[in-house]
Amino acid sequence: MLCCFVSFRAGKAWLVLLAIFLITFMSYLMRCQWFPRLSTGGLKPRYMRCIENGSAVAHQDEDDVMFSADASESWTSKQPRVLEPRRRDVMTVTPWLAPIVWEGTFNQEVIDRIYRNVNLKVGVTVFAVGKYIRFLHGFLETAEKHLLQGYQVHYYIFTDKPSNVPQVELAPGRALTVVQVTKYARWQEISLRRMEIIKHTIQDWLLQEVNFLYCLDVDMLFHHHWGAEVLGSLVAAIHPGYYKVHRSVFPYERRSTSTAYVPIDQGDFYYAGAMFGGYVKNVLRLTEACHAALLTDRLNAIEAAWQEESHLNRYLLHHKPTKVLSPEYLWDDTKQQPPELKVIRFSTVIKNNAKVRENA
Ligand code: UD2
Repeated sequence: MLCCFVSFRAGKAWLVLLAIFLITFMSYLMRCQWFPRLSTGGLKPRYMRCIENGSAVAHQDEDDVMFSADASESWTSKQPRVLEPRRRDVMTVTPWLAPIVWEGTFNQEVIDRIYRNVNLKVGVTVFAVGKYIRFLHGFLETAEKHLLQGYQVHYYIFTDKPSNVPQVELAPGRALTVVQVTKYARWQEISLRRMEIIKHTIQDWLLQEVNFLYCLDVDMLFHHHWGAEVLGSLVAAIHPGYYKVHRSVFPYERRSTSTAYVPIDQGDFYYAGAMFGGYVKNVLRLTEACHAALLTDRLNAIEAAWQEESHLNRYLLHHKPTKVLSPEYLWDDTKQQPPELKVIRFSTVIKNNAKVRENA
């Protein structure tokens, strides 16, 4: 009888051990993303290829990412002098006290000592649909030289031509995933759909994969350091074409029938649609709101003046960015470099719209 009881107990113990092993193994597979990725919302972004260079990162809460400089180090930085502002020629803080990032306003070493202590993973979304695939090589090659050097960066490339994605050597800690998307007939539609696709991608994978997410245009090149000083809760860039003009001439959507409407006497800065980012949760909120607004406009048969850029601007009017990037971080190569721009970090490629746009 006792023998039977012991063997029953031993059998039960084995079952428990087996269950623990299976649960651990399954959760390991999930963390390594060995299961097929599923999408919601009927977009079906298809996982195509993932080049990993370095290990995955555990997801961190937003608060963990805050200023956690290592106090045990003997390193000291130059003392910031309260009565000696680093820049006097430009605005360096918004009326709601968010920093505006310019060369000379930050110490890169201090910033890296804060952020390198935390095991951060930054996602970067890039759309290269139709003829825009030609810009991807230059984008990636220059990003590998200047974009968040020394940090874990995961590029998410959305394209209709996965096999044309160029092979670019990635530094350790960097990864690239290609996602197949539909090509729409109008370039405006391709641009408009980005909010919806980014929203679904965040919901499906990115909340688990990255801490920060930056959404960038592809017809751009990096020329200079674009580093961890861009990291923030909700980040937008001032459009290079409108930082010297009165807000009444900002190209906001001015028809009150659109959800992107901004009255003539409102507005802070005109933000570029080519860059927005921040904590992945905040980018999700932004893309959810802009996607909902875009759907409402579609139902009312109205398309905002600058598509998703108009909706982004309307959103940021009511959800102020916590960090604003100066035009150094998003410049336009058709313009002369003005004296206040000490450096051009990321800039548009001069392109022939008639050649690259589907319906120009
Ligand atoms: C402005 C904005 C852009 C967007 C657009 C309005 C800046 C500097 N640029 O740029 O962000 O708001 O106005 O919709 O603020 N794309 C493709 N294939 C296409 C067309 C577009 O992949 O056929 C993607 C690609 O990533 C491109 C982006 O959409 O970089 C924006 O399109 P664009 O660069 O043609 O728009 P552009 O230059 O007028």
